[in-house]
Amino acid sequence: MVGRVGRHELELTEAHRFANRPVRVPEGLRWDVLALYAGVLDGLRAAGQVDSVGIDSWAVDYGLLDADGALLGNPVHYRDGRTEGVAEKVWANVPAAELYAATGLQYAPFNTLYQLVAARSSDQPGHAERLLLIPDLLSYWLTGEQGTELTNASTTQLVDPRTRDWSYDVAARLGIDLSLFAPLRQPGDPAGALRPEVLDETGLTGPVPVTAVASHDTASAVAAVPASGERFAYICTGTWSLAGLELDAPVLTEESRAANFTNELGLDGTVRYLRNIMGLWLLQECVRAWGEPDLGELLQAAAGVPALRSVVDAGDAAFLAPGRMPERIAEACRASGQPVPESPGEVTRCILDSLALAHRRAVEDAQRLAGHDVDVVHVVGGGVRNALLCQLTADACGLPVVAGPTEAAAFGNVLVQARAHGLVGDRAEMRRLLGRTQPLTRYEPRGDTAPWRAAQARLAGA
Ligand code: LFR
Repeated sequence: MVGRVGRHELELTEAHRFANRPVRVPEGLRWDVLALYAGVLDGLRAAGQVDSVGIDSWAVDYGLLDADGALLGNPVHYRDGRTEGVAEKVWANVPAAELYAATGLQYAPFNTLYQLVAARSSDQPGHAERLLLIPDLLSYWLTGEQGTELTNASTTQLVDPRTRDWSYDVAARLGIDLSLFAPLRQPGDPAGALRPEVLDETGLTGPVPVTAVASHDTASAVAAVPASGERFAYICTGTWSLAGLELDAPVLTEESRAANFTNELGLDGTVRYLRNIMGLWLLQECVRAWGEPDLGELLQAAAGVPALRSVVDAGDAAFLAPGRMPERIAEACRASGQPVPESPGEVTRCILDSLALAHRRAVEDAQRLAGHDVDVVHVVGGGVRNALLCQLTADACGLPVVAGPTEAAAFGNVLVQARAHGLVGDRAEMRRLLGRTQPLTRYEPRGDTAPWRAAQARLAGA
């Protein structure tokens, strides 16, 4: 994505798009990270001359390097099954409650911490000297310089959200060597410049600086929520729905842990207090199983299905792994004594109702647990294009939804670079610029929330 930023101007153009296709090999599910890097180089070539480059990606995953800086093996996909049963081993050393108090991270089997413990007894090479999170790895290949960007580091479960530094105690107790990680850097810090070989390959003229952005895609997306004031919740929708609040300080209470809220770090020392919800992954996997039917037709069919006939718990980690998604959803409905959705339209409606319900729960729980009330819910990311999901989310939350921009992560990425180069002011100004320049759609809640409360009670009782 190429961004153009001025005092009254903010524009993104897509230069190049490439698929990110995980590969299942006998050892498990892996990322094809060389193909991703090749895609980045193609993107730079297509972009033409730029003043700055920044990288963000999904969180928690990493590549390992040997003493010469060479990549050891293919990065393991966070949906790989290797972390099954690992959490219990970790909690035997550091009880779950202590781990939460120290790191503020919700339990997710794929947090880097569990992956590192799982890796000890797997095929991952033992002679690694360095660990780089995915955006830091791509940045290293572009520049030759290594660092660990903080917002993404906060998803490893090895960072203390109060000190915004490593959690030395947790690492020591679990035998994790923190010297594997390159030094921390903040969004906005310089991260080197494109290597001469990269300039050659892409046809760009140097120097082209690389800037550390909020390299966790969700942190970049939250930075680009076009909110005014502080009384807002956000839902970053895409493969995941990340729903929550922007706070000044973490919430580390036992209730917060029980509700599985995470305290990831955001731009400018903020805390992203949110819950991971399975998101449009549920639909993407069904669409794949159905042989890629037309999405517009599917959503139209779903709009015609009666509301809230059956719902599943869209926060359930049982939906994490790929495969057989329509069947797994049907099984969950059957097991909870609800009508089993059959046609693709019915399954799609069940997914969208379930997502809207999970959005409602997250927005409601976050407000209560953080003592921070909101008047509006901002939806950003891929789900912005899904008008039915936005409307259902407004209905379920009983709050207006403001939807847009779709490419929030790319906007957040570009704006942090622009700010590092002196083109925009603080976070509030970044958000004002987005609000003034980007098309946003407002959805008012329809009816009252009683049916949603009833559906929630049904799920809780199941
Ligand atoms: C979204 C995201 C989520 C993270 C998940 C796994 O793309 O980054 O925030 O929990 O992917 O990394």
